[in-house]
Amino acid sequence: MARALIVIDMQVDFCPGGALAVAGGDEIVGPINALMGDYDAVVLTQDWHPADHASFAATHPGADPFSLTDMPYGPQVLWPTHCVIGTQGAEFHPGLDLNRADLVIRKGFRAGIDSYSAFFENDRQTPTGLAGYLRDRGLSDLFFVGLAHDFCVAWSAVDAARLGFCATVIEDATRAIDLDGSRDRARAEMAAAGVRLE
Ligand code: VGL
Ligand code: ZN
Repeated sequence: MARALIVIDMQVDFCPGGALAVAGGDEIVGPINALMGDYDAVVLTQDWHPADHASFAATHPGADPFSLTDMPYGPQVLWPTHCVIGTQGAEFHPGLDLNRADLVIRKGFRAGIDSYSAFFENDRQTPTGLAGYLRDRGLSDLFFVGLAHDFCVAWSAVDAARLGFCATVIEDATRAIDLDGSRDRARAEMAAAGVRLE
């Protein structure tokens, strides 16, 4: 089985000093670079939002960052403005080895819908195209690293397992936002979906 390393959202805004910083996010850049050579393919995802994105608290007058709202597709956390298209915060961490990436897949670029998963937008139906790419290349054994463990990494790994890929999360090469216990919930949901945690 050909193996792919899927590096989720290793971007400036998710690292310390960024708009939606994940504690210790920068600590995993070196370990991720070191893993890249061990795989048949490397895919990077890039959170990539228009400035008026519906997932931003600032788009909803009076709403606080990290509060919940109801979207047509279900509940949605309202985030600080982050990873706006074309801004410095949306760039990859400067230490990440971009040269080894076969594919960069951007997500969250439609103003009305968020996209945590690398495979589907948050309606869980609109595909990003990644599954087709991986299947066409015969990459069936997927290893997930990056940010954030409890949102984009977890949703991606769960979707991968549901799509019939073999999915593993290398937890040492992730860091979590951990909003109201979201890290433990994400671990339970991944285990229930058949994702291996290693
Ligand atoms: C992410 C919240 C909002 C992530 C992206 O990469 O986990 N989290 N956008
Ligand atoms: Zn986002």
